[in-house]
Amino acid sequence: MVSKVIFREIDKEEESSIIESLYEFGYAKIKSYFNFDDALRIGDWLTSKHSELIAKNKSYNEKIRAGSKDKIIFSIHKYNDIFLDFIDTSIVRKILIKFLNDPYYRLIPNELPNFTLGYFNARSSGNELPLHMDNYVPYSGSVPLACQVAYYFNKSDIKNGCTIVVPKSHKSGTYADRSSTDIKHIICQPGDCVVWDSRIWHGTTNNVESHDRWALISTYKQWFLKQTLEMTSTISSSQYSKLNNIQKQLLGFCAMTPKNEFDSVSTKKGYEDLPTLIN
Ligand SMILES: O=C(O)CCC(=O)C(=O)O
Repeated sequence: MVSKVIFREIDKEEESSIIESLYEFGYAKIKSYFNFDDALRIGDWLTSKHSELIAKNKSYNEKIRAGSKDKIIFSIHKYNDIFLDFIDTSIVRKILIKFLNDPYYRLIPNELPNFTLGYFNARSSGNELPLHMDNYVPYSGSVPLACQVAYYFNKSDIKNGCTIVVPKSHKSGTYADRSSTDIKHIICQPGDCVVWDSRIWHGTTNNVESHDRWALISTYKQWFLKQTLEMTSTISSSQYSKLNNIQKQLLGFCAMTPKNEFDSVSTKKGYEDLPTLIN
């Protein structure tokens, strides 16, 4: 298996074009963001890990409410540290920061992220995923509540459950219209990455092939929103000791709900309030 994922640099020109595409169309594709062969290796590992999980627990899909054809592994970093590398990438630092950072946060310098990772999961498409949005509230304007970053480990095309979007629908101010025909199929190669404003209507095609279409789907949210999974409790103490402050903050360690009023009355913290150790 891969020991470290190296992401390529994003220069100023590419950064501006990704940001422009996100504002204008609601999504952007970053080609060859990490190594093609490493991506395939991670995809193979996911296929065998998923089989192992299903073999150990026949009702695994039922428990996580996944369709029978879907393959999904939540909190994938619990099974392999390599996925921690995907938490704090240059897409997060250079792109998402423009959309999700609270400029009045103050306790963390504005040039560093103050939003959090709501959750991430590895998913291989099964049945078609109908058009939906993940922003909870539809509205137009330039500031989403959430953005998603997808890292592809296999080729992803119409036949094996590629991501689909309705370009510009993030500006519609409405929930997804599932009958929309203005669909763009985002064809990707292993190592590509796609980022989208969570207001965009998106989903996947049906996977009619026997090959998996693994991608890591990371959902980042503004810091004051409840994380979908309690990410802080998914981290082991040995993982915690290896994380940098930015990874810890993205995992929600600066936005934990205080136990009581004597502990604190604020969910907004800086790095100096990070726990030094966790159990
Ligand atoms: O797997 C994909 O390509 C899209 C996943 C998705 O739409 C979601 O997790 O909300």
